[in-house]
Amino acid sequence: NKSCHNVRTDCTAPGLRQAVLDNLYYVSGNTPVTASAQDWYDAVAYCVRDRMLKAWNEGIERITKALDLRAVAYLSAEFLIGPQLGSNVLALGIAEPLREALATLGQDLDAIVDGEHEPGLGNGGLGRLAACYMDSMATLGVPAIGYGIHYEFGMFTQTIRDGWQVEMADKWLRQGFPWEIVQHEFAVEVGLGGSTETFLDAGGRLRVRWNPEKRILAVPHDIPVIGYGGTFCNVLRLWSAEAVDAFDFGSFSSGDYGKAVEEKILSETISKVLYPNDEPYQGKVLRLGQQYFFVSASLRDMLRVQQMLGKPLDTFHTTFAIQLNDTHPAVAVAELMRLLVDGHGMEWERAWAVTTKCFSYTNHTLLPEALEKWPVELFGGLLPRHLEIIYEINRRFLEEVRAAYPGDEGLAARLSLIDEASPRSVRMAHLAVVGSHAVNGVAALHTELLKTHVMQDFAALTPQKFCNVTNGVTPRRFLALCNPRLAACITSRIGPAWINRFEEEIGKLEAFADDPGFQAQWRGIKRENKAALSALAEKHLGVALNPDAVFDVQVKRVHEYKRQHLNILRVIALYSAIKRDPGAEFSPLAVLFGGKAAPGYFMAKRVIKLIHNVAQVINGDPDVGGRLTVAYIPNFNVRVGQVVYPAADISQQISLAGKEASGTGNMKFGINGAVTMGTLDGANVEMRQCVGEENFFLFGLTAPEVVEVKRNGYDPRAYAATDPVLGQALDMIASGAFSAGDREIFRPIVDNLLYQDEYMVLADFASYMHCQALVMEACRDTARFTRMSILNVARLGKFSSDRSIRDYCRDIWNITPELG
Ligand code: DL6
Repeated sequence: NKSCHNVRTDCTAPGLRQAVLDNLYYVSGNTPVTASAQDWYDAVAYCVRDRMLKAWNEGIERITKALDLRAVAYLSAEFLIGPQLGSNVLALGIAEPLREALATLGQDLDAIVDGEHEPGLGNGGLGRLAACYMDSMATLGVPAIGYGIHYEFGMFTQTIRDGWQVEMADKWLRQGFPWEIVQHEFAVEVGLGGSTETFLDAGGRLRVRWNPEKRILAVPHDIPVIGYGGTFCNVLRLWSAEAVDAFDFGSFSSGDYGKAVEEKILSETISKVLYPNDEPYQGKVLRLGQQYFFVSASLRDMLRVQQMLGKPLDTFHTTFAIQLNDTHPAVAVAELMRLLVDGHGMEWERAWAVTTKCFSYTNHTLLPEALEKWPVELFGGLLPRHLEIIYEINRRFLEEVRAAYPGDEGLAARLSLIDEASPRSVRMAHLAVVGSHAVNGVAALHTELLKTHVMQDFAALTPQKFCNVTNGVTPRRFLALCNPRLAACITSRIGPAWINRFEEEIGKLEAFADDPGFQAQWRGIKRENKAALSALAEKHLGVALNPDAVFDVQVKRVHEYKRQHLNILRVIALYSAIKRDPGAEFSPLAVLFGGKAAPGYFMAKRVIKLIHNVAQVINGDPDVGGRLTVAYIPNFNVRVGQVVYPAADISQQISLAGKEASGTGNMKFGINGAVTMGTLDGANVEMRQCVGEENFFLFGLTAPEVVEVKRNGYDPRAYAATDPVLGQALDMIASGAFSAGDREIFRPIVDNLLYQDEYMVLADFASYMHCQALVMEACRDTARFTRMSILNVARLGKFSSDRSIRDYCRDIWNITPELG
């Protein structure tokens, strides 16, 4: 390994042993006798980090020295990076010597890896995607900086009390975070509020000056992101907010101690907490503040590099390809214009040309309510100069629209960056589209729906901007690291190249799909993985899961469009069938759920409660006798996912068609050999094409059928009235069968399904039950099911995030990866 270049970074077992002891002694002030579990973790983490620093420093030099290099600046309000130790050890290829070294010290590497607390700096798919992309960019040798927010409190910790979700603050930094290095010298001040004024500059030109009301210090915390192989390293730069003047001595001297630290408290709130992504944005001025805070600091950081390189500002786009991960960083378009025009005196037209060549925008949602809009008043109060700039961008843009489509004022109103409906608001997605040279969706169906529905007018106006990049996940973390048994088994047949050449290599596995010896090994591994998950469930939930049961899993954010309530209705129907005929054959089935609901999301939280209550009744019913088990795995996060994905037989991907942009859990399950039971939604569509329709359990309405049924007047009650299985399942909930006779507690769910059912749970129920029968039949034929499982892994090469990053490089960023 090239990174092991001197005595401090020796990668032999004795060298690693000494390094761990040195770190224990000199960094945490401990000996093996006094060290706590946390001290051992820190010592090992610093020892691993030392071995990343050569590649890290080379990476920073690469970006700050090479004149002709274009780097990606990935702007994202979320980076759900997951536990770091295991993945860094894997990338460096030092697991075995490190394990050996620790064993001589009486320590177990796996236990230390398992004990790591993960940074919860994301809500779910979007933030995890950003982390997968950082991994792939480092592995492929794409120079990149990820820019985001160093939240003090990440995603809340979910605990369950009496079946209800209870949120606890996640103080992820309580014990420190050994992977980051704080770079005080690159701190920048970010303004907020205030007003603008015009003035004449020395050349007699009219200019605008923004006089912010307050300033906050943005301090970068750098986390290395090392590629597989350990030679290429990028950086994730997360900004935390500090007060410019942390202590007001004037107030202190006059006895006002509270006021003396008021500034500090107010400033720090900016990076205090990660917002849940599925709550309304209205009125959340702090969130807009967060977005602007990290975007401004990041752009100024990039401009610093540009100036350090001595390159003129109008070549800024040749230095950075800036990717907007959803609209959260979209204010960057206005901020770059401000920095170039107001800050550097560039002409508007030239600044606009540079800006649009820099930016590209990824859309991640089809839900209208998730498209960010900020009331003009709120926006202007916080960012008065940016509002002026947005008005000017809009004025020029609408001039072009009107020139192209004279007289079509309806079109101009639909395309405008400003929504004129009360309250007038800034449409962030429109700002992102207008300010970018490329706009992409995250799965083929999603991009198609963007072009034909959500962004129809923009797609007609500038069709060349729109393209698709189907999401992917990193096979390092989500197979090599999380499923070591399966990884070793795959490597034993096709060699190790699949780890960083997944798309090209994994297909070779197909040759073994019918090999009885290989099949038996495959099943054995799945069983061991199920036993590991059972042990976890037993420890945390006191629920015994039978490792010989089929593990049927739905883990993801809890949201009505993802339809956890459809899943639980299926479970109730299966339960009823057992109750009707307890003697009938029923192959053991374990239905597992996991996921957090946004704290303010009433319906999602009630669905969690319903699942718990149903689980309690079914698991305790002697007629069932353990043949059907239901469990809710609390606090689903990256770490828990790494245990869950390898243990699943069936992956539930059951959103209403046309609602899930892509999904990435579907891919994580698939590459671990779970067979999908799903709708034609998001990336399921492409996954099914790849694995073959005979290896995918399809059900439900298609996206066009959804539109059609709604157009004809969807009446959910008609489905309940004509399908006795469905009717009975709903009646059981309504009658209190799962709530000790309480008919009120789940009424909101039942009423919502019967009288609204926005996500058409009842319309898809019969098809889902039919599919369930096919799944159970397939599972009884072990050779057939094992073949399906193997083929799911072998044929999902496309869903590596390496392929996605190559697509971005080729179609959007115009960058050639250095390593592959
Ligand atoms: O693209 C990553 C991920 C998709 O896989 C999911 O389908 C999609 O729901 C998610 N989108 C968001 C949007 N949040 N906001 N705004 O999280 O993105």
